[in-house]
Amino acid sequence: MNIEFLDADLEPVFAKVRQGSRLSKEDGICIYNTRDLMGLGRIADYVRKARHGKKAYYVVNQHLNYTNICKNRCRFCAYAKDKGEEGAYIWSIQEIEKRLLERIDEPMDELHVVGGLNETLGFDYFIDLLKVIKKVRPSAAVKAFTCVEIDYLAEISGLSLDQTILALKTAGLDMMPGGGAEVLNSRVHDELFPRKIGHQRWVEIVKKVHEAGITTNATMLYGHIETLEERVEHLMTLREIQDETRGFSAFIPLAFHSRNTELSHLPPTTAVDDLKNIAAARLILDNFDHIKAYWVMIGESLAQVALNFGADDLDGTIIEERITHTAGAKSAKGLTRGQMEDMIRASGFEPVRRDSFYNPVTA
Ligand code: V47
Ligand code: SF4
Repeated sequence: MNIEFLDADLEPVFAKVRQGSRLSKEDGICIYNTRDLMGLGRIADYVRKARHGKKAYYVVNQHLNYTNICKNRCRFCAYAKDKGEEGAYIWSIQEIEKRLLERIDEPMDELHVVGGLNETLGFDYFIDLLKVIKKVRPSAAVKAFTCVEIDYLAEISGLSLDQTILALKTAGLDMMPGGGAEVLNSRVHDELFPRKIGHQRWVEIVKKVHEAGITTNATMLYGHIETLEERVEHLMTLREIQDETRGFSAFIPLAFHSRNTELSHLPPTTAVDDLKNIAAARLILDNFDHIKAYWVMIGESLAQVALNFGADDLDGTIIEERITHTAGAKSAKGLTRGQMEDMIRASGFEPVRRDSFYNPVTA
């Protein structure tokens, strides 16, 4: 296959991709700097088609954000509140059961569960949370807790990291979402989320989780103070971990939304940058099977375009998204299965309803 590039710097990148050679840090910077968005998209699409053909995945899922009270108060987060602050909430186990039962007549393949670090909740709450989901939805996968929450749960349980992960797994934890890494870089950490676990600890925890046989996703929060070099380094760190553990399932670039945050002066990410992040992930993360265009963050229309720029997954139906909408997201709070399938078909792809482990679901 030949591509006519407007930016000659993309030619050696495409040559490497065609040979199956790994991209370097310089290649990554070149991808982010290119003016030839369409040329970049065609390289990413070449890799995407080779792996997934015309398939585009989605999952029937529901988000459950059990509390927004969080002691970390990251500067980019509009969702977190202090205890007693207006709008602060904690869902009891009964409340969670009620929310699950409200949808019981609908199919459900995955429950996506994350929340803040709330000092009033004990370790038993988290065990009961997993158990109640398994009780109400025994056939759905529970995708719960980021490495940040796992670190905190190990602290409050008084157990070792290994024991904590095992206790959660025994109670029903099937897989973990990718949040919490943000940008694996000390400068960005110290400036934007100093109370959250740092780079080394995140890597230590994710490796332990993979070792315990639990797969996770990975993310990168982009569009704030990070440099292009820091983005590429983040992706290369994830690639190294994946070489070692093979425990990552999908990568999801997360576009920063600044409304109601301490960084509200920052403009929204551009469509060009959103698509470059999808393509960069597809090309640099050569050992990741799945790249998600998370429609909640970049909007339904751009997510459709992203399927032509390396993405093979649109995430899910979600039902009620809170984290990004508190920070000003304009997308819907949830989509129906029909809407997801129509979006995929309208982009020229074949929808595949999948479970959390990318097995097709035919119910
Ligand atoms: O870790 C917080 C991010 C993440 C903002 O694994 C923000 O399948 C944008 O990780 N603007 C949570 N982003 C969401 C997440 C996720 C979402 C969908 C699927 C999966 C998956 C994972 O949201 C946080 C943080 O990086 N976030 N505040 C904000 N203002
Ligand atoms: Fe807490 Fe997560 Fe928000 Fe940081 S991003 S303040 S850890 S809820």
